[in-house]
Amino acid sequence: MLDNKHEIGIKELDPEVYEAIQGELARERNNLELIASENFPSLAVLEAQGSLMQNKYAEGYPHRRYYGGCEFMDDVEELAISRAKELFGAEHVNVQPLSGVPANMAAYFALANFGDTIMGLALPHGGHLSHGHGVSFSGKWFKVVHYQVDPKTELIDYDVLLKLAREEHPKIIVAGASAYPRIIHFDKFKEICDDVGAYLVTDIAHIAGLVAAGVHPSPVPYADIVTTTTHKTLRGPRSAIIMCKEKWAKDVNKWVFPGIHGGPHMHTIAAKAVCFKEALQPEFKEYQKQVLLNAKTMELELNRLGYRLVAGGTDTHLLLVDLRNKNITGKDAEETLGEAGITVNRNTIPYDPQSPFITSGMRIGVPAVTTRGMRESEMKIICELINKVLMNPKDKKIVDKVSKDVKELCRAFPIYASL
Ligand code: DSN
Repeated sequence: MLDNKHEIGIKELDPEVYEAIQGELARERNNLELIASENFPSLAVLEAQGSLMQNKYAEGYPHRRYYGGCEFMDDVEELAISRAKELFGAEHVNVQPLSGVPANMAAYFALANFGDTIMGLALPHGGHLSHGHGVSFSGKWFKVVHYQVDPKTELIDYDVLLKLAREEHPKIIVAGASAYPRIIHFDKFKEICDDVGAYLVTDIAHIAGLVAAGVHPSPVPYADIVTTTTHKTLRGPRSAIIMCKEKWAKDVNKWVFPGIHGGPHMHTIAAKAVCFKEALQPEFKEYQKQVLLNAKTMELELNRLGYRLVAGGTDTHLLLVDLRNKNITGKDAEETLGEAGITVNRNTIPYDPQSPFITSGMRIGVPAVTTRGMRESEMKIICELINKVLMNPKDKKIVDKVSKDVKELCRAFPIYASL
């Protein structure tokens, strides 16, 4: 018999977890979220993600499942696939990867074998752990050659990259980053791959929303395989997809399931379908244009306030600030700004003299505050608030005053008001 507690809400059933969720809701409402990889998806996305679509096992692919009762699973997965294809102009899309790292794992194994050489941007230069770092599967199972940014320009030097690729003969070159503020020229990566006979994998996790809106060049025409998470600039659920040329479709599908994953998370696939529908609307393009305007405004304002920006500024949703001339480490900046209700993350800068735990930099991203409706004038206010804290990190009065100003600004741009 059904336990009579089965159909009561979380507030009554589990007040401790309920409190934590309410705490996070209040944090998101009342703080300035400037973590470049975070965003606030719509209630429709959250609703799909929290739906009973999660109850169903649906191993396999639409109309070729290993379980009965999958008719509605087929519907949402087909919707997600066709919308993603339309959004990115991709030949084939697999919407089942659970997150970015397993998506990259499936992409590498579709194209290469254990021990083959892969080339990726080094983590301290803006790359990602799964682009060949030694602590990641990618560094343990492949021979890795990392490329770096130029010490002066802090940009990828495509001539140096070509030279390195000619020396190392990689099977795969990975183009993509977690903390690279400038445009990535996927066409140049493709030329280099063709020159040395390498496959091109692009990881557009950070910039997927910009790419979808056409405000950053797309890798889709050039890359053998494109991976992306869906929760950053794309503003969907916490998950990932893989796009590829038709010739890799079978290998990608086999590596996602049964190679790496078991049952797909169908609630998340439903939420991805909703996210892609939203991203196909004209408003989404306007949002991404505002993201770029907001980041550019921060670049100008932070420069005016005497901050040095890595690579001289930004063409994307994020900025990387070198804090060395402000005599504060990334760790201390993150902590003090946190006390004032401004959430950023410490980040290594290229050739950072500090350890990855301390760092000399902080990464700032504008996707979440832009979702709240903040525009150029609010970006200027935010830069002023950041500067007040960083110039007076030990002055509790100033930090408290900034904290009040942050709350006021957040109140003027409410988020999740109906929750
Ligand atoms: N951890 C993500 C970021 O913050 O960029 C990347 O996976």
